[in-house]
Amino acid sequence: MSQRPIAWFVLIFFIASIQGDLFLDAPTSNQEDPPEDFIITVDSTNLRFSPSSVTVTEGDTVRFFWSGQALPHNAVEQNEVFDSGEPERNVDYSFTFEIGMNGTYDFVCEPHAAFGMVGQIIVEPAPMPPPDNTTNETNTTMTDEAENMPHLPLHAVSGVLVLAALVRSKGRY
Ligand SMILES: [Cu+2]
Repeated sequence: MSQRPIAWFVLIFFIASIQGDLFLDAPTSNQEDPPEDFIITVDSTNLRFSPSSVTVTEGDTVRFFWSGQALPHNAVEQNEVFDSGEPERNVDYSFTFEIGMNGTYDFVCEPHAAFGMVGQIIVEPAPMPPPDNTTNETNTTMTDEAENMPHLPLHAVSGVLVLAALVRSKGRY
């Protein structure tokens, strides 16, 4: 009879830890479009970005990368959303468009903007998982859950031990 509450705590903790992992797994299994890197460099004319226009998705990173250029360049967004700094012959500057940053971003190379050294980044919203996919995702999550089973008992057991100790000590008084 006195063992019953402990059995209940074991059950509750086990379910709670499984659900906790379900919530943690959900965002990763929804990512059908993993973050990508897009490199923008300077073309052989030395006065153009290459490519001068890219379309990316929220979560992606644009990397401004050039080295050993004859002229120093930079990349400055017109509203200073990003800014690679002073014009340099060697630049390696990355900017990540976070979720919610969808839109169009125009940037220039400050010393050469008048020569047409300008560019544009179009950031598209991160794709939403289709609503009719819910059952499939649950299945995927359950499969992930099975793979994660070996490390589940570790935190479940530690919580249960603490509670079991509490219940036992309370039972004595
Ligand atoms: Cu330039």
